Amino acid sequence: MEQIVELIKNRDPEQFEFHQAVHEVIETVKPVLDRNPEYRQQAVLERITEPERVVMFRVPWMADSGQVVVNRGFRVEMNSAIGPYKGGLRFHPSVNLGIIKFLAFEQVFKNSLTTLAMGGGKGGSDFDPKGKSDAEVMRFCQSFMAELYRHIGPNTDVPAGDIGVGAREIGYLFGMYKKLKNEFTGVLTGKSLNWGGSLIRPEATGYGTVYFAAEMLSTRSETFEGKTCLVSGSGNVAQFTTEKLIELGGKVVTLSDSSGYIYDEAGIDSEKLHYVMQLKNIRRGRISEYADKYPEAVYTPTDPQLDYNPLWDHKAECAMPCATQNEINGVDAGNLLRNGVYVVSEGANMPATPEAIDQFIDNQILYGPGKAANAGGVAVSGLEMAQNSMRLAWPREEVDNRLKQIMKSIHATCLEAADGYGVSGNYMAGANIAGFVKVVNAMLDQGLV
Ligand code: NDP
Ligand code: 2IT
Repeated sequence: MEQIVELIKNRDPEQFEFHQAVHEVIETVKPVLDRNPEYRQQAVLERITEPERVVMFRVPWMADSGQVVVNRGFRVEMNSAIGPYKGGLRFHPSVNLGIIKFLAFEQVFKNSLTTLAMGGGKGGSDFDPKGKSDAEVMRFCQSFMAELYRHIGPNTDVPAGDIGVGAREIGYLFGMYKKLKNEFTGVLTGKSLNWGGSLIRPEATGYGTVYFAAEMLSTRSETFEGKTCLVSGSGNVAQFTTEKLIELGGKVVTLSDSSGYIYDEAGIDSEKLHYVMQLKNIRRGRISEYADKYPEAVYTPTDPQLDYNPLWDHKAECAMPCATQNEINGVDAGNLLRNGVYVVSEGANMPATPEAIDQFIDNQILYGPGKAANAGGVAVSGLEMAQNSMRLAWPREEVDNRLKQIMKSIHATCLEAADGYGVSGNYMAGANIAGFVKVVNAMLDQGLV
């Protein structure tokens, strides 16, 4: 097993995030391979860590100034054993092949856990939507889709949003796909409501992360009532995580963006959250403005010299990282535990480093890994695909109830798989094992392809 990780590192030495994601899964599925010798003979680890297809392409577009800019586009089609490739698109300057491969790899197991028929993929670009005009974002999306359209389709590969890709970008991308293919199909999810989107899709990742955490709490006969929660990020996932926590009686005291974070000891109530949604989704402003509007809150700018994030150094019971990968390191995990945090539910993908995860597991806190805890987003994307196929739209309660059921089922599946392999209560091992077994068995059923 170590050899496989070494092989992957030697083959693509610069793909650190991919190595990290693979290492975590391989470590936890070792007992599965020990019980199933045919998996080794069938080289399932080598097969599952190599994408079925990688597309990289030039994305040229024109800035408002008339300047031509060239970005790089990616789509990693990782695994289609249980359904069409499915996963988001990320537009962020940090995007590279290693990051998209780690996200696509995680997506395979996450989608497997949802109970829906979706394979795993991910894509994106190093394009930075921050500070760009709507017209520039539109031209970029059109150029991106002018290449991507030939690789995707409602039964082949169905992209959605992720960091930097929300309803506005999905609209521009869909418009270009429709024009090029002359087809109105459910080729993207996260669409607006009046042209094929699903109710609850915008809320789904954040709500799901809280539903998953509520399930974990219920194993100790507890609820969110009166609990203090640290939330990072202030985008789609952070906003709806906060909304659901408030509804369930929790008190959210932090939010952040890449420039800094706010600490509001009194708690972010519905009115303040409404302000954040306007600030972020309509004005596209910075979280620092929250402290101008609500002077009782303290704003702390990001200090790149620090080896920890002060957001994770406040008294609380729960932490929901909802910004980006590796945002909780070993020092942060130590701070969280010292401050009384015993529930961590990951809205973001791989937000905790291996050193942080080790501390969560060693201390036996309720740690919900991203591929289980944030699967609600892609699960409702799956429900959007189902509604598109039937050409009808379910009411809000129906989608929300299905989301709740799916999160409950993922929680139970993680616990069962962990129990079955002698690591009771370890949701990370349970998620990896359950996700892995289902995909691997489907691959073996379908022969060597
Ligand atoms: P958004 O673009 O809506 O929001 C991202 C937030 O995270 C922003 O506040 C952003 O700040 C912050 N952020 C991004 N990159 C960094 C960074 N390098 N350092 C510090 N802060 C950063 O994205 P989402 O809310 O959709 O995604 C958040 C996380 O959730 C990601 O990890 C994503 O992969 C994951 N996720 C998303 C799903 C979805 O359905 N959208 C589903 C499952 C997981 P700034 O504005 O300054 O960049
Ligand atoms: O990481 C994720 O699961 C997403 N960004 C959502 C993917 C999707 O297809 O809805």
